[in-house]
Amino acid sequence: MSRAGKKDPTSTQAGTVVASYGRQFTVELADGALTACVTRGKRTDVACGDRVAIALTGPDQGVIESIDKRVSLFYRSDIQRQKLIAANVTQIVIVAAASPPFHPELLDRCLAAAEDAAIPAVLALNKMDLPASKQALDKLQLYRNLGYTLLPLAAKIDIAPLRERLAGHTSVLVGQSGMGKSTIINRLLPDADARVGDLSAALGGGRHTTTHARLYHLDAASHIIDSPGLQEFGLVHVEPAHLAHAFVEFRSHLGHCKFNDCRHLTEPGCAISQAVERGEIDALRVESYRKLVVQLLKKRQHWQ
Ligand SMILES: Nc1nc2c(ncn2[C@@H]2O[C@H](COP(=O)(O)OP(=O)(O)OP(=O)(O)O)[C@@H](O)[C@H]2O)c(=O)[nH]1
Ligand SMILES: [Mg+2]
Ligand SMILES: [Zn+2]
Repeated sequence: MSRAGKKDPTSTQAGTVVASYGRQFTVELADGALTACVTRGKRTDVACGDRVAIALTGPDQGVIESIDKRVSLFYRSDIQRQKLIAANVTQIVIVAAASPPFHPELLDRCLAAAEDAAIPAVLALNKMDLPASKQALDKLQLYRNLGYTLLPLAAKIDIAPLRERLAGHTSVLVGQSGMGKSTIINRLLPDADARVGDLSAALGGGRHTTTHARLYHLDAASHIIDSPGLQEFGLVHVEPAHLAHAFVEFRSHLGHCKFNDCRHLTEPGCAISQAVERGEIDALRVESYRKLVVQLLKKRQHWQ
């Protein structure tokens, strides 16, 4: 091991992970210098937004020695592995659009993950300049009724409605591919063209898809992370008993089912099913929840 690679707290520097490429990371040091970093061994539990201590191994190269305690961690998980999305965020902005069509189930999963991680979430319906957006806005009214902020937006035309929501926060933009997350970044940052260009890869058909998470500074107190488009969002890390709490409108009904260990699937005397019948809970939300529970239970069987 080289001298520079030795673990010596006096030789480490504090920084923030501003880009995550899976096994490689860009860490920004206090003076703004960007350092290309790797982790020790096979460690991959570093996320964009993490505050870390690095040991320099060259002028602009380093090794991540430790991760500071996180304020929050937003991640998803499937049967095989977990995927960290962003660390230390204080707000999640879920970006949807009428075209390409968004999937309400994915939206429910993002919201449930946000609730489970105790991070406030805001919904932005982008591309309001498209005629199809009116119908999409009606569809999303449900979430307003649940208490979430729903922000109609046309990032291409006016970013101001979103900008004011970001002040003082570290936010992460999440959502399906093509919803306009990187466009939002471009509009928020005067010199973003170059910076967004470098994190987008032109694919066949000229589509630009973000391939890794990247943190940008809006001002000294406000930061925003762009993330790659989501195709799926597993929540197998959530305890089955906690999952129902992540659906906010279920909460007041929990504890009233006939069986204490009710999973709210097809059990008799289920307070959630009864609330759906009375029209107090939207059937689509329960469907999203049930699909997640079934996946969770499968995962648990897989473990045993
Ligand atoms: N009409 C309209 N199109 C928009 C708006 N915002 C973004 N778009 C378009 O939507 C397409 C996708 O935008 P991106 O910003 O690349 O989407 P993304 O969410 O970052 O996609 P991924 O990186 O794949 O996750 C681009 O062609 C944008 O020009 C908007 O407000 N109105
Ligand atoms: Mg993008
Ligand atoms: Zn029940």
